[in-house]
Amino acid sequence: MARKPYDLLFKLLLVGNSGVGKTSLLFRFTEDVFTTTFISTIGIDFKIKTIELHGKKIKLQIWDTAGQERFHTITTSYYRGAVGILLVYDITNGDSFNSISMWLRNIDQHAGNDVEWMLLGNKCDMESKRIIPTSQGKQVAEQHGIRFYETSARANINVEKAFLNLVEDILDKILMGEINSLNRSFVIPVFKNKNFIVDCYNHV
Ligand SMILES: Nc1nc2c(ncn2[C@@H]2O[C@H](COP(=O)(O)OP(=O)(O)O)[C@@H](O)[C@H]2O)c(=O)[nH]1
Ligand SMILES: [Mg+2]
Repeated sequence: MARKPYDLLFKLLLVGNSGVGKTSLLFRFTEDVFTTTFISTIGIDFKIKTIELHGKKIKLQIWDTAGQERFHTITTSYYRGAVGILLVYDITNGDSFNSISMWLRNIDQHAGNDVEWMLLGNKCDMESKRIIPTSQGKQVAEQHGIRFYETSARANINVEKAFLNLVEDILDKILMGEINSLNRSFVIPVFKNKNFIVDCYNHV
């Protein structure tokens, strides 16, 4: 049988208020570009990037909202099968920070229990327009025991680091599952939650 060009497939999601820079972060990470023109109207579903980590080829399918966040109509189908979530606010926009709790309720309601998530305070290149101090982002992250980065899609700060650390945390969980599972089939039984990973092959 032909070898798949990857060992694992992870579905990741970007969530957060409209305008915080989700699409920009996605383009920065997957294509290393930043463009200010009408990026939010593109309306893509997801982008793919394959990375290599600890000797495993990991295909990332990263989903971006196509404006549904404006109407709070992000539902279970968007979250289905997701293993990682990047919850984004904009450090220059207080509303986007105040919406974190709303997004958390949304994640709680729709995502799997074991989903790995992190908090990103984007647009950290705009220090002069900052409204949310770093300490506030840190506090939320500490409350939930998750990672936190301030990022800039524009200046390319912490974008790759954030994505890669999220992937690394997910991979750590999976490798623990692998050790526990005496895995004979080529599917890694991740977290015993059948909705959790939809396509997770181990070709090692
Ligand atoms: N200064 C700055 N502007 C950004 C950054 N990321 C996104 N933007 C701008 O913020 C606006 C909204 O970005 P977009 O990616 O469409 O946000 P989305 O609605 O969350 O997908 C656009 O004008 C972007 O150019 C950033 O890191 N720094
Ligand atoms: Mg967008």
